[in-house]
Amino acid sequence: STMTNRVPPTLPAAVDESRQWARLMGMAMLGEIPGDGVDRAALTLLDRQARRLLIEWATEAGLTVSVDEMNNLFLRHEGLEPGAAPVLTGSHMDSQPNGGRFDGIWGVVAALEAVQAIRDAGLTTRRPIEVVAWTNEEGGRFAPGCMGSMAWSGHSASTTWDGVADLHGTTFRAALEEQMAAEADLPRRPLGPVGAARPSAYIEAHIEQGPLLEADMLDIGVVTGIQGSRWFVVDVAGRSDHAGTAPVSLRQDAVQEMVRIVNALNTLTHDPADVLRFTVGRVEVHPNTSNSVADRVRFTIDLRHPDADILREKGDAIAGTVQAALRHCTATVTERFTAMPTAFQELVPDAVEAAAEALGLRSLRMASGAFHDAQFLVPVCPSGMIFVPSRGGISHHPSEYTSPEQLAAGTRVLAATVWDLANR
Ligand code: HGY
Ligand code: MN
Ligand code: MN
Ligand code: MN
Repeated sequence: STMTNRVPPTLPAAVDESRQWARLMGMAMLGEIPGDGVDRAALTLLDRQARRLLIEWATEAGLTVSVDEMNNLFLRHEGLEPGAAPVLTGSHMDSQPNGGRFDGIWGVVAALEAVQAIRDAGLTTRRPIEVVAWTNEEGGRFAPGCMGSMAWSGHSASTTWDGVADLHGTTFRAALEEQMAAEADLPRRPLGPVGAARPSAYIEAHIEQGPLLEADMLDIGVVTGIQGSRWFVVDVAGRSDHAGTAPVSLRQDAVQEMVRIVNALNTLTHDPADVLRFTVGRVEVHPNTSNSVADRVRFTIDLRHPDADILREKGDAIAGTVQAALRHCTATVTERFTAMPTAFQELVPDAVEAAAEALGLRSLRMASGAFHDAQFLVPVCPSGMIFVPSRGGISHHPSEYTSPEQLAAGTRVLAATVWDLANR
C-alpha cells in the first residue's frame, strides 16, 4: 500500500517539536558533562532517573509500563485489537562515557512522541504499539553492547554476561539486580517475543552519526541494513620491573608488547578503501605508573565491515596475529561481541520511504556504520530504522548535534510509519 494518501492529515501537526526538544534537554541534564555532553551509563542511578522521567511522561500520556528480567523497559499503547501483535519502536537510553545528547535517547523520546501524536490527533490503531528502551546498547560500562536486545531476541543467554565487571569491579549481574530492585514497583513481563508480545514489526529512529545526510542536504535516512561488528579483548602479561634499573634487553614489558601487537594488527586490517574499520579504544595498564615497567595490559579491539566474509576472515585472523607478534610476553584474545552484517527486508524501509515522501521530505536509502539494537530484531520480525542528520557527522562526542526541526521531521516520519504499520 502506498503511503501517499495514507498519512492522516491531523498527524504531522500533532508531533510537538518543542515538547520533544524540551524532553531531550531534560534527559541531557541527567549525566551532563562539559560541552553539552552526556555520561549516563547503563544500570546507574542516572539511568534510573532517566527511566523514571520517561515513565512519568508515558503514564501521563496513558501508556502502561512494564519491564523484563534484562531490564528492557516497555511502554504500551492499546490498539483496537488488544491481542494483535504490536508494532515495536524505540532505541536505548544509555550513553557513551563521553557521549552526546541524542544518540539512543532521541529514538526513545521520538517513539513516545509518535504515540502521543497519534493519540493527540484522535487516531486509533488496529494494533497495539509498544515503545521500548533496550538495556545497555552502548557497552561502555559493561561490554558488549546490545545486551538487552540480544538477550530479548535469544541471540545470547541473559546469564552470558553475569561475570562481566566494570572498571570498579561491579559485575553486570550485581548492577542489573540493583536496578531491578530499585524498579521493583514496575510490573514485570516475560523476556522475549513471546505470545502476544511478538511484534509485527520493529522501527528504530536514530541519529545518523555520520556525514551523508548533511552533505547532501537530506532530511531522512531510510536505513537498509547495518554493517557487522566484532569486539575482542586482548590481555598481555609480562613482568613488572624498575624503570631505572632493569636492563631493557631482559624486560617483559607489556606496553612495548602491545605496541608490537597493534602494529601487526594495523598491517592485518589495512584497507586502502577505508571500508574495514579497526579501532583500539580502551587501554588499561598495570601498575600504570611512570617508573615501573607494565606487567599487564588489557586493550579492546572493535572491528567493523559490511561484508560477512571479510569480517569473518579478518576477525578470525586476529588471535594468530597477536600470538605471532609476541616477543617477551604472553597474551590471550577473547571475543566479546559478534554482530554479523544485517539487511532489513523491504517492508519497513519501504514504509519509511513512503512516509518521508508523503511528508515532502528528502530521503536517502543507506546502510548504518554504527551497530543498533535493530540488528537483533531482524530474525524476530520485519525491522528498519529512520536516520536524521548529524551535524558534521559527529557522534560519541559532546558536540553531537541535530536541530529541533530535523528531529521533529524524523519523528513525523516515525509517527506516520508506526501508524501505517499499526493499521496493516
Ligand atoms: O558503537 C556503535 O556502533 C553504537 O553507536 N553503540
Ligand atoms: Mn545508539
Ligand atoms: Mn552509540
Ligand atoms: Mn543503537
